[in-house]
Amino acid sequence: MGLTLKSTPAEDGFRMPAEFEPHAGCWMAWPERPDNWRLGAKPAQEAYAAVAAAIAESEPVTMAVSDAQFENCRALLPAEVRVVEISSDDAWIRDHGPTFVIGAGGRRGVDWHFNAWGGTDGGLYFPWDRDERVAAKVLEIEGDDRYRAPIVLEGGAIHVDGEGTVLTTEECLLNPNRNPDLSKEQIERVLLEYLGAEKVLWLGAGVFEDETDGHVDNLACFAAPGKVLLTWSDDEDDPQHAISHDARERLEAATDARGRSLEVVFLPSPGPLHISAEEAEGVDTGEDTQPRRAGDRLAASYVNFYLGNSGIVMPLLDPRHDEEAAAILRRTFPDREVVGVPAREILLGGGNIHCITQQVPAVPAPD
Ligand code: KQY
Repeated sequence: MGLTLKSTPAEDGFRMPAEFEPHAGCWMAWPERPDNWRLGAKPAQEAYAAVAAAIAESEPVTMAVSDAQFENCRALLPAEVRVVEISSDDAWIRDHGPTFVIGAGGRRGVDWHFNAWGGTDGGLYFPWDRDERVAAKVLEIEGDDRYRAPIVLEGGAIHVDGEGTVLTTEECLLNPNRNPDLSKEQIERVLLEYLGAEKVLWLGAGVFEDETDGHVDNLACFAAPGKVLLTWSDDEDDPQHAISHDARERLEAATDARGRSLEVVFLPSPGPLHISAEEAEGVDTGEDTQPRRAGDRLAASYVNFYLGNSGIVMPLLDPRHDEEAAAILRRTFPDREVVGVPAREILLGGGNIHCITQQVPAVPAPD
């Protein structure tokens, strides 16, 4: 049984490893919510199954699923994907799952508070109480001890380089709908304590129209210590242009926790992509969810990929840009195979492949 610890990861010598460090596996959660996923989530389930199959080529995958969907999920997934029953409200395990940390004593997990992406008076999507309990259940199954962190945070709001640097956005973490009573300095202190890190690099806004309030995992990520991939737009009429330029300026002016300057690699933005009338009509209407309207811009980005042990699983979003993005990822990660998965159905739900996955780092060998 996993224990709940009263100390912090930093106090115990634990740190969040970078996604490019070795994994023991990957967790996902199965989509079924018809007021977020069109057509009763059937197209999204196909996309999730394809993502799970692609990651399973790299490392073991576990899919969390409700009792109601267990048999359907099992039938759609390859046999090597482990399927376990865990209740949830939706299928974004990057955000409601644990953030794993490692240290000399093995592996543990951080269980952040979750308020459905900004619930000052009801969350962006209601309900979210089952999502709030997912991290503890995953840690129980993994047999990993748990730290209960004192702030609201989704895993998609942070990236780390594993060498002391945290990357995040002001738009999300300083948003009054997350931790209204905490200052920037107080939030930084909690991040450093619970991620075992030394320096926070703040970007400004996230991807244009991202309903998460600008999760960094849709905007930028570490490809290696000292190297950041950034979603990019050359089109000066596109609001993404100014957002990406601001992020570039901040990154190029920064040094990381080890004092290195950062190399910034640009990934073209797909689209702009918009929701069609047919897609909007396929989502159930609810009072407690975000409306889907024909013509609304989608927060599409190739940065939202999964970095597995031997493969990069990237979203295919726009035939005009998919190959260029894949080529950049191949050059950036020459030792990994780049696998593309059609991901528009995941994008329609509000995120992409990184948002629906959570890596479990390998337990370090004893000293
Ligand atoms: O982390 C994400 N991008 C998921 C946000 C989805 C909100 C629910 N539609």
